[in-house]
Amino acid sequence: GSVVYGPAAGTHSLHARAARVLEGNWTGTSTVPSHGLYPHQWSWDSAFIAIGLRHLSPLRAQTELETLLDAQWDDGRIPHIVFNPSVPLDAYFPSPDFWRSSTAGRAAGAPRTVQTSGIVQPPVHALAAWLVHRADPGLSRSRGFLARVYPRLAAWHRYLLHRRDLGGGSLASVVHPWEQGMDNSPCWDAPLARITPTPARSFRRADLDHGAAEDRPTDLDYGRYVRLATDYRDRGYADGAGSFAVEDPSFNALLIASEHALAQIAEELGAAGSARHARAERLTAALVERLWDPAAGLFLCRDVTSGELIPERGVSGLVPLLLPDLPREVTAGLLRTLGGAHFGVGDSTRLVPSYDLLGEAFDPHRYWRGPAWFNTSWLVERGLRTHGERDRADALRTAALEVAAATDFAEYVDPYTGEACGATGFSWTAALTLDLLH
Ligand code: 9YW
Repeated sequence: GSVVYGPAAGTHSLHARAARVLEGNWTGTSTVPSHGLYPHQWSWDSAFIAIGLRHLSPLRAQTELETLLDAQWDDGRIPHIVFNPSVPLDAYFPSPDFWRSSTAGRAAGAPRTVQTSGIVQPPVHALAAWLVHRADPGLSRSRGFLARVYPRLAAWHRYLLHRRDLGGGSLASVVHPWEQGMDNSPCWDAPLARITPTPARSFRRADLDHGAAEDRPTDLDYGRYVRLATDYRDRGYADGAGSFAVEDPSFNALLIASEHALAQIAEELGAAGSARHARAERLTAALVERLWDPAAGLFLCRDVTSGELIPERGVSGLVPLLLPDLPREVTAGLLRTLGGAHFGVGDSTRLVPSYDLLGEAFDPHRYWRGPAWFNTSWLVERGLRTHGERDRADALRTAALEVAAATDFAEYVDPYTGEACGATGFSWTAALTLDLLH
């Protein structure tokens, strides 16, 4: 095909195309992940989107994060969806009348004016806020951006580190697969198997109006997602008593990276950051202690209910490569695993697959059971750079730009061929393309 990236004129056109996607998905105060499939604001999407938007408009990038933080609950949680009231209820399931945040979430301090979900998503926000600030420190200071977001981000981390330490080992647990962001990853199969599904006929899956059924989670998966979310809602979104709790390596690695970013934000605001850096280092040690599997050469999920590690290799187990202060043997193990037969990066695959190529559940097209996603590939690219693996990072970057260009910014792709799956014109794909171009 034609050259669509690199130093020549092609760079300009890919940049312009990515900017156009983000322009089209902008609502005036935030960005939808994709108009048809996901017509509201999603939490970790907005963090990745802000990281890209900062290259187009630092003001819009700040606004993206501020809009999300305006929907924060009093207990500190940042909801995974902030609903747009002008979108019809049946455009996305589960809708506001399912979550009932302003009534069921009252005890946890859900906002009264805006409707949200009651679960969370990975804490990429402090990292995003810091990167957005650095794109235009003058504008950020004149708007008091960091001073306004810092206490909210601190409350968010407090919520995760205190209310969500369900395993008692200092790490945060997720209480629903949607919280970790990789909905139907095979890592969830064992803990989900204990959940009695809600009958599929009792809800209507709006996602199937937009995505091919064979690329999406199954009805049985959805039945279990709905049961878990219903039970959590009916407990008033109180943490601690649920039947699903998992310590996930990617969720916790992003929390640690964000804690380092929060330390830098504190320092920029004239406060001390050392206690936060020290906490991030303690959390890194806890992550290694509780989730590193030396034989597998990557991090695994821990099922807090059974106390066991889950023997499935997901991309989530590679994301901690992002962290600067890992033990040397852990970094070396991750680098080997990334290029080895289970993930094939730099060898058989174009981008980082979401799941083990050799795993029994591997499916190159079904959502988080094999396809490659741009946010996780971006995180791994950053990890490679952090550890001085410049050539491997450059190769992954080039592949990501080529695949984004060839698929019109697909939501996810076949990891071998780069063929598009899911939606196109997907916001975080466009945003992270912009970031990789800079
Ligand atoms: C869904 C919006 C979200 C992402 C998640 C992804 C998907 C929602 O879309 O979940 O309906 O399946 O799994 O990570 O934030 O892009």
